[in-house]
Amino acid sequence: MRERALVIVPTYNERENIAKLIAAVLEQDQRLEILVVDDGSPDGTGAIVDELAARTPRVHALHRPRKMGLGTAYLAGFKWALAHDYDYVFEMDADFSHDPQHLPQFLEAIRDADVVLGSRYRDGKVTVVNWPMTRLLLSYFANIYARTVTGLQLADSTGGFKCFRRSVLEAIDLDAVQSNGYAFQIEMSFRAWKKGFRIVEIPIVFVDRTEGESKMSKKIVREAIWMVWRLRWWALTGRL
Ligand SMILES: Nc1nc2c(ncn2[C@@H]2O[C@H](COP(=O)(O)OP(=O)(O)OP(=O)(O)O)[C@@H](O)[C@H]2O)c(=O)[nH]1
Ligand SMILES: [Mg+2]
Repeated sequence: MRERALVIVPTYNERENIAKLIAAVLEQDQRLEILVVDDGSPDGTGAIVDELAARTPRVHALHRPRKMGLGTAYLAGFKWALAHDYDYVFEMDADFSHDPQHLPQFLEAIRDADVVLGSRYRDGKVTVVNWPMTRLLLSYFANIYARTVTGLQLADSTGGFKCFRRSVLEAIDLDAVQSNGYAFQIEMSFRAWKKGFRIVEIPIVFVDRTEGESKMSKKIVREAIWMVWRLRWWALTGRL
């Protein structure tokens, strides 16, 4: 049977981006389908997706009543993907920070890996375009911090452009995943690593959003600071 891959895109107020993004994703590879998980965006993003989904079999929509965070949006998407028999499952932002043109490189890399991560900080290079220096430093040092505390040797553990083999999502206890912001990315990779899966990082160019508004918050950063210690503790006490 032909392989199928699902690109999960969580959205909250991405009206300016979503239609363009869906088109750009679908044209990358015939195996790709897309699932938008919209949290009742007040700007009508959900309605735009519904209209496209009605016309295009490769477009799917999942609606949640209100803004509930990125992590739980992905978990809902993962469960949907497992129920619908996809071989590969992607995480991707709606705001074009993650260039759809990288998708074929992920599909190539996943042939020899269980998890493929798009990395902004590989081989000593920083491939981030248009971030203020403060944000870049926060992200860069967050990665060093996460590496030190968890032992997970990734150049970019907080990035959100990723591809999982179906077996990884089946092996992880999705109901036990607790983080919701940037820590969610670390937690998923950490759990995959602890289960012995092969994680590969491929270089990506990350471009700051030009349309729509940022949902980044101090709360998301605080969660990540504590979460890495909890992950380490859970691993030590055999809870992963
Ligand atoms: N469903 C859902 N999607 C969300 C939520 N928060 C953020 N998103 C989406 O998740 C993706 C990443 O969020 P962003 O706001 O781009 O976060 P970021 O990339 O850290 O910050 P900026 O690019 O500066 O905005 C985007 O597609 C958002 O629309 C949420 O609570 N629920
Ligand atoms: Mg973004």
